Amino acid sequence: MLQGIIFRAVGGFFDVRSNDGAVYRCSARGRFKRDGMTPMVGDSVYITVLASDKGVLEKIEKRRTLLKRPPISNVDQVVVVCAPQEPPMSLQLLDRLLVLAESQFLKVVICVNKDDLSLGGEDEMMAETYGKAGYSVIFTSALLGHNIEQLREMLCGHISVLAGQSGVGKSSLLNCVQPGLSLRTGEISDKLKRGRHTTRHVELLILECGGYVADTPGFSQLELSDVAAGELPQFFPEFKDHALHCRFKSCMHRDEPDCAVKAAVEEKQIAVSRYENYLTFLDEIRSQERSY
Ligand SMILES: Nc1nc2c(ncn2[C@@H]2O[C@H](COP(=O)(O)OP(=O)(O)OP(=O)(O)O)[C@@H](O)[C@H]2O)c(=O)[nH]1
Ligand SMILES: [Mg+2]
Ligand SMILES: [Zn+2]
Repeated sequence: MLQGIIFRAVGGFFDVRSNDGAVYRCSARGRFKRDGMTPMVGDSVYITVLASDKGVLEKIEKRRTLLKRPPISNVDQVVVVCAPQEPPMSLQLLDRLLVLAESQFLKVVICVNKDDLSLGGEDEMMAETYGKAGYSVIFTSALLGHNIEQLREMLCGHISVLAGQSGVGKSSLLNCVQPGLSLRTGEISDKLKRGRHTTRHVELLILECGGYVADTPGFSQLELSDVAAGELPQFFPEFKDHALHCRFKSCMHRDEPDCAVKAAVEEKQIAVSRYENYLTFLDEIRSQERSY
């Protein structure tokens, strides 16, 4: 049997890339269905080869991680893409994405694209706010080709997902990282997205430098529906050390007295925008929890 990764699902078949780079279109055995296990993109699998480009899935290895949107297993890194302009920067949307990534225990890299549109000052603000939170922040321009090598290095050897608001340049960045990908960008993809029959194609793109990456369609809204209020503080990594000094162990850093997180916000050790977004998310999750 040959080992490989499912990088694409097409009409009931699974395209598997073996460790030596060959690609096999595979069918799944009925027993997967019986066992309630549906093969998915990202799965590490064993196949029996039937022909030079055909095979049968025999076994799925235990999944290390499992994303719901997009439905991909074994992702280990999320590159959260944003831009200073076009669309206007939304730190709240960015923080939502970071919470979702943290809740899946994924490594996170923040990529601020469209650096060419920066009016000055945003770079420092982003580097400071998110550097304090412990994230790596890179600044790129797909238009000018800035820092593409840095992004490529971060993608090599990982299974990554690019996530971020529509129009920030996710597909453009991947086209720069690997020109042969020819992903749709700009107006065309916008039009497709607004159409009623948009196909939600899930695929891991194969990187020549080793590794896989998924380009996801952008969004303009995002719900934190799977995050419990009690868990929220731990998804803000910069709260952790301070939280040890709160009076109450179960402090939610909102109305409690002697809260070291609130003190750290006042002393500017934690960015105000991060704390405010935390409070917004907390209220939102609590009101959702109440409505059940
Ligand atoms: N000025 C500037 N424009 C860029 C840059 N990167 C991408 N764009 C433009 O921004 C628009 C959107 O780029 P896409 O790559 O389609 O954005 P996306 O994030 O993939 O968008 P969705 O697929 O809708 O989620 C296109 O018109 C790009 O040409 C950049 O670095 N600078
Ligand atoms: Mg795109
Ligand atoms: Zn506290």
